[in-house]
Amino acid sequence: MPRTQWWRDAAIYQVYVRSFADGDGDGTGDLAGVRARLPYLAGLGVDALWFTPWYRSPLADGGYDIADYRAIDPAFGTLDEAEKLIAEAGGLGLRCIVDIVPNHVSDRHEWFRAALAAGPGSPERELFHFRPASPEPPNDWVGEFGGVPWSRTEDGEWYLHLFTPQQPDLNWGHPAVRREHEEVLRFWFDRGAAGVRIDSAALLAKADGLPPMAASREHPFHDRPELHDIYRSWRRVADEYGAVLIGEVWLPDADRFARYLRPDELHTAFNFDFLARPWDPAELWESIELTLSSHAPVGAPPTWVLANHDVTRTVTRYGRAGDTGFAFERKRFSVPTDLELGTRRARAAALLTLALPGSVYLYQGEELGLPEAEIPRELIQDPMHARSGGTDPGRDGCRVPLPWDGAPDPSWLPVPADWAGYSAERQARDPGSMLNLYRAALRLRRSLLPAGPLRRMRADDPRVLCFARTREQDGAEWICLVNFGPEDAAPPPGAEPLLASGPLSEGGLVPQDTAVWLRA
Ligand code: TEU
Repeated sequence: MPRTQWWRDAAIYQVYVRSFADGDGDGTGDLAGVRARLPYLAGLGVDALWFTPWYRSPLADGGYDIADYRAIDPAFGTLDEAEKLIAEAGGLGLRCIVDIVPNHVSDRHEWFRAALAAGPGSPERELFHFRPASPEPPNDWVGEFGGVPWSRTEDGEWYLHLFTPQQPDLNWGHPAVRREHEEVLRFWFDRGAAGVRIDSAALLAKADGLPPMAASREHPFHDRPELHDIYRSWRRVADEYGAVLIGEVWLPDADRFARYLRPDELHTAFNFDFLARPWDPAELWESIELTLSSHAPVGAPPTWVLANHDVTRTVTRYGRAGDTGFAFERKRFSVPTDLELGTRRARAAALLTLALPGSVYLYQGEELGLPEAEIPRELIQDPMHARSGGTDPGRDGCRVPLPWDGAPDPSWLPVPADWAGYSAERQARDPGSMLNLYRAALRLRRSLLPAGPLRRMRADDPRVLCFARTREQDGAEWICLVNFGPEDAAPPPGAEPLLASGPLSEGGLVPQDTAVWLRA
């Protein structure tokens, strides 16, 4: 594989293993299913695959509760299969990224079981945040899924869990915790992983003494200064292997976010600001500018994410008013949605994000234009639903197994009956499908890269987002124009259309909610 800094402009496909492809027909996606579909992924035109946690896990939080970081869950396959998968993917030019969850382990992890067995005051408990028995929780913190992030053990002690009670937080002040994770990184790099996605990367470090929120000038567990030293030592490990560190860093402040992106820390991190913006040219441009200006000084490539396994599917999000994608207060049951509108916008958004400088993350099923599914309450599995007291539908609606062909098979989450129409097999035969749009765009993008920074065009026209980039190889101009306004927009004179997200009007005019790539 040629370029060493491949991640700077890669298209990375997120495989949610449990719902990608079911190789053994038991209703749960698995590694055999992924291996069988590797030609599909290579044909799609992506550069790398990121696998959500595939480790041994009770699946209390879809695998983000890991019982053994060095074993594959039997529901998904074996370690041997994972190694084969990584090698086969490599043979097709696809790099593999594994998901590392350092903030917490499963309550079935041997460390936590040992801590429970050893009892209060034991060294085993020092790997976690245990506090002595008391009538009230040890502090006033609110968990990431809402509610009190403390639970009691049978002996009355409390332990901290920022997510569910099945996900006890590790004590990152303890040297054994740091040592263990560096060994886990090596374990996967030794097996061919090209990088890691670091889960909840800004949460690991907790303020000394776990002070109450009210007493803390700085947030006691978000974006702590201690984190930077942890990632510097991870970077040393990654550099030995030429591997990439990708942070899941949720921070509203763009400059604080950029502090993690340094030559001696993370290579790159997800940009959630863009995802949270509504379909509006001023909002999206503001986010693009903010992203570019915060990344430029640190020399890190921007990233573009339209969806992942935690947020509303793009066609649904863009087809409703006021849905910023994120769970809790913003996710609701039965919101009126215009899927046709949402699909048109999602197609335009695909061309927009794939034309921006940096890397792009594509969540499985987005290339099929899948909408958010409404899961009947009694079948919802996401713990976020229960922790919201049942008011939030949780994240299962974007985690439904992919429809590959014909009628959906029975699976761990119900596949809506009308999803046969979205199947990959059917879309492969339809030249106008979302799948063929993504294939064409990814292929074309590859041929246009590497390209220079973007130059905005038509900045005075509030209805359009338009910018150009120069292909390095021959100086050819690559223009992207997205029209948000009700009237058709004229492309720059003399420019020749390369690919459009929908039908163009007579004379090559660009209709509303349509994007076009042109060559000047
Ligand atoms: O998500 C992290 C996450 O959701 C929080 O860090 C975030 O602060 C919050 O959602 C803001 O709304 C990751 C995984 O992507 C998710 O699937 C897991 O449930 C979670 O970590 C726990 O491991």
